[in-house]
Amino acid sequence: MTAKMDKLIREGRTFFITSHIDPDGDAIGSAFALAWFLEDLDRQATVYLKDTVPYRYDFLPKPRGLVHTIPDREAYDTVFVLDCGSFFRVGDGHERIAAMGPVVNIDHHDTNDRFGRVNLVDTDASSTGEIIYRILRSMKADLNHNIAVNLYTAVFTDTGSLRYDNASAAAFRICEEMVRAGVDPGRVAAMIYESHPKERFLLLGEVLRTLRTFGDDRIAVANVTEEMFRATGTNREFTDGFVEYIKQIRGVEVAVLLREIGPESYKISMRGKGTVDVAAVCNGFGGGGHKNAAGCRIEGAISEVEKKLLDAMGIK
Ligand SMILES: [Mn+2]
Repeated sequence: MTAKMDKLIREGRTFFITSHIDPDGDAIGSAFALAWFLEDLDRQATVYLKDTVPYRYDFLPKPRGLVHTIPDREAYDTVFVLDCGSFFRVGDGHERIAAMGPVVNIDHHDTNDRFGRVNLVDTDASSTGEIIYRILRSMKADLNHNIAVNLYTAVFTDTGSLRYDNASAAAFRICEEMVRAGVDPGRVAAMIYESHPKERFLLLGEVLRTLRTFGDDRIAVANVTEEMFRATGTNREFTDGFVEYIKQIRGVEVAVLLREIGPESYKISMRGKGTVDVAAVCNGFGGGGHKNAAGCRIEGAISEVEKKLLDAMGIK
């Protein structure tokens, strides 16, 4: 499979790289690392992310071609879509992007629907960053600092700082290699986990006040509303990591964060500890993800949304 990538990259000149809305460390690190590699090869690489880079990832070296609006240019030799289980995860305008060139789908989500002309999907990979690493390695890329720090961040964040089930030996090896290449793990961790504006904690306080549990305390649910964002001067970017806090409660098997995204409309983030396949639950609502980390959207009043989720997990 990497031989096919090799050919696409060597023969192409113009590349479009994109990833999902609400980009996380894997989406950003993978896209930036691939773009830096292409730029190093004197290829033209445009990176389109619908949303801006969250503050915690602002320290990552940004490739020259980063944009947040879909460019007017209509054709590229290859369109890379990274870390997306389905094409619509790219956000509004994904149909236009699909028409810009042959789509290469590079991903590791269990629920990936193979939307690409070429599908480089490995559900055993810790992260999309790991797959990008393999491509770059097979092409004998110079893993310079710009590439290394982006790849490190992709793998490190998607494995929950090398703590989750997907923190494989391969993930550790890649992180080790990036540290050898000059990445400072203390600095990266400080930037990602210890550089929050205090408003994030005001918001966290509000969210934790909504905490409730179901099914003999095995399911923990909290919600975040537009009103909380207004009151604390924050936005959805600040909720990153909240659902993981709730997961830390002893005995909790599934943690759920319900984020209001409109009138009677919620974005659901679910995290599991191995006993419930949360990707399967989210898939039932048109979403997807991994066995222990998944998301979806559900319409309805908050109590209805909560009931639908509990029903889907067989909780009374
Ligand atoms: Mn990922």
